[in-house]
Formats: sequence, C-alpha cells, structure tokens
Amino acid sequence: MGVYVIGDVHGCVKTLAALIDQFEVGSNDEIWFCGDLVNRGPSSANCIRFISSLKIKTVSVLGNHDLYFLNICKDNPKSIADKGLCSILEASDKLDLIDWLRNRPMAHVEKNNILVHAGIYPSWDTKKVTLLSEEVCKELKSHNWQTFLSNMWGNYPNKWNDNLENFDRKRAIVNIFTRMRYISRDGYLDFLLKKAPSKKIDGFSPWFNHESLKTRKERIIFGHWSSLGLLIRKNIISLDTGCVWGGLLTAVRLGDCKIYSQKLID
Ligand SMILES: [Mn+2]
Repeated sequence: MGVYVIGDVHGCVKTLAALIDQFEVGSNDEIWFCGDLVNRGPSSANCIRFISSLKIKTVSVLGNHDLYFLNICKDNPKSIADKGLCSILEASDKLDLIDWLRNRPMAHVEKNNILVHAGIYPSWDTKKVTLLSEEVCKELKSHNWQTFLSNMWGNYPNKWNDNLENFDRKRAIVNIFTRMRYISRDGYLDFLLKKAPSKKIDGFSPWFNHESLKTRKERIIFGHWSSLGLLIRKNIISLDTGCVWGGLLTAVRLGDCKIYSQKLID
C-alpha cells in the first residue's frame, strides 16, 4: 500500500489529474491532500468533484482558502470575483460540494504521520492535535456552521493558551492549523509574515524549528507556504510548490519519500 500526499491544488484540476496519472495507483493506495483545494485556480468545483469521486481512499485536511470559500458561500452570494469559486456557486450540485468540503478534518493523524494545512503549535502533542481538530470539525459539521465561520476571522489571539474559551479558542485553533508560518520563541504567531525562511526575520522562526515542538518524533506533512516550497526532512515535509502561481504541483510517496511533480496545465 502506498500513501501519496499532494500539496495545495487551488482548483488546478487538470494538473492534479496529470500528477495522479504518474502514480499508477492501485486499489489499496491512498491519496492525501494538504488542503486549499479551492480558490485562485481555474476550477474549484471540478477539483472537489474529481477528488470526491476517486475510487481509492482519500484524506483531505482543510486549508485557509477552503474555509474562506465556505465563509463566503454561507451568505449565498450570486457571484464572486474568483471565477474558480464561482464554478461552485453556480453549480447545480453546489450544496453537495459545500457539504463535502465542510466535512473534511483540520488534521489527520495516522501511525506516526500528521497531516495539516499549515502547522502544529509547539506545545500540542499528537493526542491534542486530534482533540483540537475534532473540536473545530464538530462546529463545521453542525447546523450552526455558518455562524461559527463568521466568528473565525482575525489574527487574534495570536498565542495559544489552554485557558482560551469560546470563539477566541476556536479561532486560535483554526489559525494555527490553517495559517501559521512564523512563531516567536515565546509562542507568539505572526500571520502577516509570508517570506521564505532563508530571509532572517528578527525574533521569529518557522514553527517547525521551534525548540519546544512536542510532535518532533512524528512526521508532519503540510502545505500552505509556497515561498518555503518543497522541504523534506526526516520528520518535516512541506509540499506547497506554488502550482497555481505557475509553479509545480508536488506529491510525496510516504513510504520511500519519492517525489512526483507536475507543471501547471491551464
Ligand atoms: Mn493556505
């Protein structure tokens, strides 16, 4: 059995299909996605239809663009600027596509692998990752998911604390799982810094380099950070190689860390 993990697809469904063709997947293989399936690219609707109709097991965690889309569509707009997202709003199966998306997890833990869109807070262990993912997913799956999402925007609280409550607590969880890049030594997050870590930033470092990272023994696979690009360490795999910006869509096979890549197909 092989597990293939794919970086941020952003509606680039033709590129995705061509990448998957390279794997020659069998019925026991699995395909995992780092999230941000929709927005920016040519066809968000077809991207969800394609993934949800694959005949093998798939896992997709939610990214910030997936949540952005869900938040927009809760108001039932007739159209929006992003043509790819409009493809969902105008679809006859719109409700199925929305329901499929909002039923995805924030994090997926299996054996020693943790799949998230952006990152994991240093003080969280694997058990906590699972619990916090479930805490947010419960809200997204509920009848009140629209009200919940309305309260998830903003950059604060910008430091995790176990005593956070209500929407502040959930917003911190959502931001950490789907938007985090840089963290200070004392645990403050800066959501506006997006540069590649090669450029030194005073006081902040990539979350996965934090000295207190509790999930260091697990292998964490994530996307979201296109300026970081492909990074393969023993326990850290970063997969967003900016396909939608004209870069590559990248996948890794977890067993042997074999890398697959596909140039953007418009
Ligand atoms: Mn993202």
